[in-house]
Parts: sequence; structure tokens; C-alpha cells
Amino acid sequence: MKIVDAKVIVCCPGRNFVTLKLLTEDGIYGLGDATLNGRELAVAAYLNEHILPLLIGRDARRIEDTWHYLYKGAYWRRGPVTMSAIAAVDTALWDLKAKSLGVPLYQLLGGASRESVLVYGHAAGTDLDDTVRAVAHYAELGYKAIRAQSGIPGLAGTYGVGRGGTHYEPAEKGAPPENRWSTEHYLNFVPQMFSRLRKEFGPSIHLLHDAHHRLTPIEAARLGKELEPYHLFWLEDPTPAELQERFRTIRQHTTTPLAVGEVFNSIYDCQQLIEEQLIDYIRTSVVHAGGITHLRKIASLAEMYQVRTGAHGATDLSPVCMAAALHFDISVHNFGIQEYMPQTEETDKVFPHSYSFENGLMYPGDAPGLGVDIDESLAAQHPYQRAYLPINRKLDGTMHDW
Ligand code: EZ4
Ligand code: CO
Repeated sequence: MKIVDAKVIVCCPGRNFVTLKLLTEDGIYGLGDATLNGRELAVAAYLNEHILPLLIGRDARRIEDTWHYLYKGAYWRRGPVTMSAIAAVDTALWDLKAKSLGVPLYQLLGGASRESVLVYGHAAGTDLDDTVRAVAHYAELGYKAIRAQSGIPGLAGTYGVGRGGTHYEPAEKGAPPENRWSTEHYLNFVPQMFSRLRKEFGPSIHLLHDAHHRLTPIEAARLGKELEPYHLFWLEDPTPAELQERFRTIRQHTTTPLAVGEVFNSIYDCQQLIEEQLIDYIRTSVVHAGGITHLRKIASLAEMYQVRTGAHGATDLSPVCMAAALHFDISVHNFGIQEYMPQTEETDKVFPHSYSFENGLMYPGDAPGLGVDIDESLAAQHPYQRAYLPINRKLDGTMHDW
């Protein structure tokens, strides 16, 4: 099963996606997502210039060997660009192997460990009443788990809150938009928001919140403590995680479950967090953390320490990644939850897929492989458009984490 052709498809059906397509001598092809939001062309160039020439003629069945060939062979290890490029190859090879055997991918990953995949949706409002309405809307759509974000009184605009009540888009065309931030305003508001949400929606719905790395450990500890009465499913990215030991402070002070890892690209980014049981959910994704092969190793380490998975799944991860995530989620023993933001109609047309959503749960479907395709001629009608994630400044203009 030799690889005879490989190409990188960059398209923008509303937002940018980078997709790798590998073709074998048997005429079967596999797909992998390589989208790195705001830095898409770096991964496309890494693939085109440095990886694709190495793939032609290789045996597509040797998934593990190819992973190490690209990781160890590069000499320069880790990093989001390298790991997203390796992830794309790895995902395409798993897709190819499952297609060649005529089975849905999850059958090669140990088979189904559960009947469905619990997902959470994003409810966001410009203020508290608007956020209550947004959560009610998601509850009506059947979601059993809902992430609640809200505009903060005293701050103009907050990341994660869409304009006009629609889903937000994680990147914007043109120069990066700038947001203003006040930790004081934020910390005073968020506990009030969850107090209200619990009153409105009762104890059974799962509520989540994303702090987007904006707090120090002691501020995160205060927030976690004040949120305890409202029993969050998780508090996400409370503090930047380059220093994994910073989570000890948060952990010592609160029983609010913690979720981290959407920006991680390797098992070494979360080794201490997992081994010291400083977190409850690891959020690494197929596309940004080295593909299915590497993600399974992270999940196995996490399983030993009772840490569950909760993979990143915003709209800057393509439907190819979503499909891969669902095959991973349904098979891995220590699955926790999957993030899910529906894509636009344009994107779904470019990437027809067999996965489905029903009543707050998702299913990978039983089509061979990932069960996702790309309509290349439609993709060609949506050329790349440069876009950036916003940046975050404090009220006095200082650049801040987000
Ligand atoms: O900011 O995907 O949990 N989801 C998130 C996302 C991320 C974007 C970054 O590209 O935090 O909105
Ligand atoms: Co997040």
C-alpha cells in the first residue's frame, strides 16, 4: 500500500482550513487536518516543503514507524507547527488503513467503549440576561453540557462572545482585533453568573467555563473556590500552563475540576499535570498534539492517574479533526467529554461527513475510515484569507495572556 501522491489543500469556506490528502497505489485516499489557527500557512509550508517529498513511496500501513520517522527524523522536536504537520500525516494514515480494511476507524482503536460521545456546546451572551437566554437555547437544542461565557460589566467586548447572537469565530480577517481586560471586573462577575445559571437551570445540567489563561494561580484559586457551590463540570485554562507546577496552588485551594491543554502539542506539556493529578481533564486535540498515535499515548498516561479526556473542538479544528476526535472519544476508556461547535453550512458542504449530533450526544458513524471527505472543487472556490486571533490588553494597555 504505497503512497503515490500527497497534497495540501488550503481553503476558506468562512474560515481557513489546511487539509492533507494522501493517495495510495490502490486508489484509496486518507485525510488529515493540519489547521493551526492564525498560522495556517506555516504548517502548509512545513508539509509541502519538508514532509511530502518523504512520503512518496512509503508503505501507508506503517503508521507508528512513520510517526517516529517524522518526529525523531526532524531532529527539531515538538512545537505546534511540527506537531500539527505530523498529526495530519498520522490522521490520514489511520483513515487510509481503516478504509483499506473497510471498517470505521474506532474499530482499529479497540472498538467502542461507549454508545455515544457526550459533547458540550458554547452559550455566550453580551450580559447576564443574554447569557441566560443563550444557555436556555442550548438546553432546548438538547445539549446536556454547556459552556457559559458572558460579556463582563465594565469591559467592552469579550473573546468567545459572538456578534448578533451567533457562534463566535475564533479568528478575524485583517489585523488582530484588540480586547481590553480587567481581572477584577471578571472575578467579581463570574460567580454571580453561575449563581444565576444554577438558579435558572437546576442542578443536573453540566455547566463549564473557560478562563482562557487569564488568571494567576492565586486568582484562579479564588475563582475555583467561589464557584464550588455551583458544581461546574470544569474550569478551563485558569492560568497559562508553561509552568506546570503553578497548578499546585490552584489545586490546594479548590475542588472545582480543572481542564487544560488545548494549546499543548506533546505529552511532555502535560506530564507533570497528569502525574501529580493537578488536573481532571486533558484537552489535547488530534490536530495539535501529533495525531491519533500521540493522543492515545497521552490518554493512556492520563488513565493511570484518573485524568479524563476533554478534547478541544472549536471551529478552527476542521471536520476532519472532529471526525478523528469522535473515533478517539468513543473508543478511549478514560473519555470525559468532547467540545463541539457546529461548523457553517459552507464548511459542512466542503467537508461532507458521516458523524452526527443528536440530543447532546455525537456519533462517529459507521462509514469506513474517518467517514469524512473533502470536495476539492468546492474548496477551490474558497481561497485562503489571512486572519488572526484577537489579542488581549489590560485596561492600561499592557499585553495580557488570553
Ligand atoms: O480559543 O480554538 O475552548 N475553546 C477555545 C477556543 C480557542 C480557539 C483558538 O484557536 O478556547 O475558542
Ligand atoms: Co478553551
